Amino acid sequence: MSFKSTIRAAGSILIAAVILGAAGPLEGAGFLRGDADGKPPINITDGIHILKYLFLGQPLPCKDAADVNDSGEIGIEDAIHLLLYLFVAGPPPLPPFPDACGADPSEDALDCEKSPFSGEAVVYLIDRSGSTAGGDLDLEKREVLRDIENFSSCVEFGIIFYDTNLMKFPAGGKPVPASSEFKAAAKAFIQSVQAGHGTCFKSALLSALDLADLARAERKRIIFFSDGYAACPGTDSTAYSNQTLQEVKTRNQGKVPIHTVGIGSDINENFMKALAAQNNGTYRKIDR
Ligand SMILES: [Ca+2]
Ligand SMILES: [Ca+2]
Ligand SMILES: [Ca+2]
Repeated sequence: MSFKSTIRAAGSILIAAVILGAAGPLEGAGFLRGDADGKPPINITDGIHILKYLFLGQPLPCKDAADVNDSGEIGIEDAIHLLLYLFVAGPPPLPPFPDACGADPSEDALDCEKSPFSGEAVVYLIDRSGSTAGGDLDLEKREVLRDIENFSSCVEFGIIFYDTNLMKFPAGGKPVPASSEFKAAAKAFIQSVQAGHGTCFKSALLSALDLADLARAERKRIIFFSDGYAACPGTDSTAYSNQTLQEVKTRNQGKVPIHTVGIGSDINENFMKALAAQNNGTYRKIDR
C-alpha cells in the first residue's frame, strides 16, 4: 500500500468512526434543550436564566441548551419560546428534547461547556429488610417513584434494594438516563420488590459508590433509606455499623454526598446522622 493510499484508508476509517460515533447511542451524553440553567427540571427558572444572560450578562452553563429554537443564536425569542411552551402549550423546544438528552443536531457557534454531560446522577439505596414489610417498604418505594417520575432525561439514576443481598437496577451495573423507557423499567422493578431478611448495608453502600463512580454526570448523590440498625448474619451489629462508617468514609473521601433518610418507628439516628455528616450529606426522616 502506498503512502497516499494508507493516508486515504486511515482517513476513511476516521470518517467512519466519526459517523458511527455520531449515530451511536448518546446514553446520558449531551444536553436537554431548554434546560438553560443545567439543573433539571425545565421550568420558569430556565426562562429567567436566559433573560438574565441576555440583559445582565449572567453566564450560561450550556449555551446550546438556551438556544430553545435552535437558531444558532440566543435571543429573547428563546425565552419566549420556552415560556409559551411551559404556560400556554406552545411548541416544544427543538431536539434534543424532551426524551433524548443528546448532542446538538445542528452546527452553530454556541458551545456547551458542560458537555458531554451536565446533569446529575442519583443512586437510591432502599432497605427491604423484614422490618420494612409493615408499610415502610411501600413508603420508600413511593418516595423513589415520585423522584424518578420527575427526572428529565439528563438525569442518570440507579437503584439498589438491600437486605442480606443486593437487588440492582439496572442489572448492567451502570446508571441509566431517565428516559421514559428506563423510567418505566425502573417502575416495574421497584414495584416487583418484596421485603426480605436481614440488613447488610455496608455492601450496599460500597456498591452504591461503585455505581456512582460509573455515572457520567458531574453532580452525584446517594440517597440511603434505613432505620439505621444493622442486622447482618454473622456480625455484631455495633461493630458492623462502625465498620460501615469507617469503610464508607475511607472509600468515598467525601466526594459523593450521601443523604440519609430514616424510616420506621424506631430509628438509629446517631448512625444515620453520622453517615450523612461524614459524607457531606444531610439527614431527614419520613413521617409515617
Ligand atoms: Ca432547569
Ligand atoms: Ca435561538
Ligand atoms: Ca444548533
